[in-house]
Amino acid sequence: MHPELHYTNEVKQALDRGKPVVALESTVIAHGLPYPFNVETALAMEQAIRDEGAIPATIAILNGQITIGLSQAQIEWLGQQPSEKIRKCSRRDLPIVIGRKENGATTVAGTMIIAHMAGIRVFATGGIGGVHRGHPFDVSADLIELGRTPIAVVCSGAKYILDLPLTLEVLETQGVPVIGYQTDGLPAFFTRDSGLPVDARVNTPEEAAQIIKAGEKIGASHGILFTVPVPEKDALPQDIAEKAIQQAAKEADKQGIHGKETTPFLLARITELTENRSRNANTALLKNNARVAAQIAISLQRV
Ligand code: PSU
Ligand code: MN
Repeated sequence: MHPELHYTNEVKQALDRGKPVVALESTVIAHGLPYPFNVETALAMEQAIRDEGAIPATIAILNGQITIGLSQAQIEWLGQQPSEKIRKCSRRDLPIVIGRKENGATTVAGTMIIAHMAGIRVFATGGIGGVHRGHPFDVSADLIELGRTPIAVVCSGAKYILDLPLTLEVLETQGVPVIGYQTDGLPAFFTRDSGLPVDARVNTPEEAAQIIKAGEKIGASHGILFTVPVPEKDALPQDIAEKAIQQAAKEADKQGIHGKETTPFLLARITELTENRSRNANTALLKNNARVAAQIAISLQRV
């Protein structure tokens, strides 16, 4: 039986009427970006989805309640909390925060689980977790979740802080198609192309929707990953991105940062090292992915 899900009226109505809904994660708000950029970006992503004609549903756990669709005040509140007060919720964390009636921000994995429970088919985010460089056993639960929860995830690939070839290997093992949206190469988050190939390319939301629909028709139990390059004007030059990433990863190792702390640490440090250029790329790609996800969700109602 499904646990109790709490919706805003807007999201509930949209789902009941079969309107296109796009799920959004909340770890990027609580742990991924600093205040006020986190709140600004979260609201801009919601706006981008509305502008296309779809309904955004930002997902979090509030006082132990699974909450699908946050109010502006709730997004503002989440964005202002010290990140250590909000549990970063991947699959393993959900029973803990729900059982203890705590507050949690959902990762890609956590958001996929809840979005799927709610019947949402498309989810937009920035980057997925992956296999960490030099730590081949630190495999993000995002990859495993993609292998077992059927939802379309629109992202800009995974960061260069990760081992991208190994990340693709795990996705293959998990049975997850990696689709390039208007690209033949896997995007690497801050930069447009990692040099690694995707499994297939689509050029339009309709083509993306056809693949999602086909997955649903054959009863696929796994997710589909759509990767959208960061907009050209906001992309970070490859050499600058690579240098900052190497440096940040070295510092993380030196300081013994590991587990769920790794991604937030690296993100913050890379922002410092690139004098905020990485943050600009990050917020630009998040908004763009929200827009593309909305277009795909709308096409999905028509195929
Ligand atoms: N990538 C980003 N920003 C983020 C994350 C990833 O650019 O905030 C978050 C996502 O919520 C993702 C999570 O699901 O980090 C992955 O963390 P881990 O490596 O601990 O699984
Ligand atoms: Mn990890």
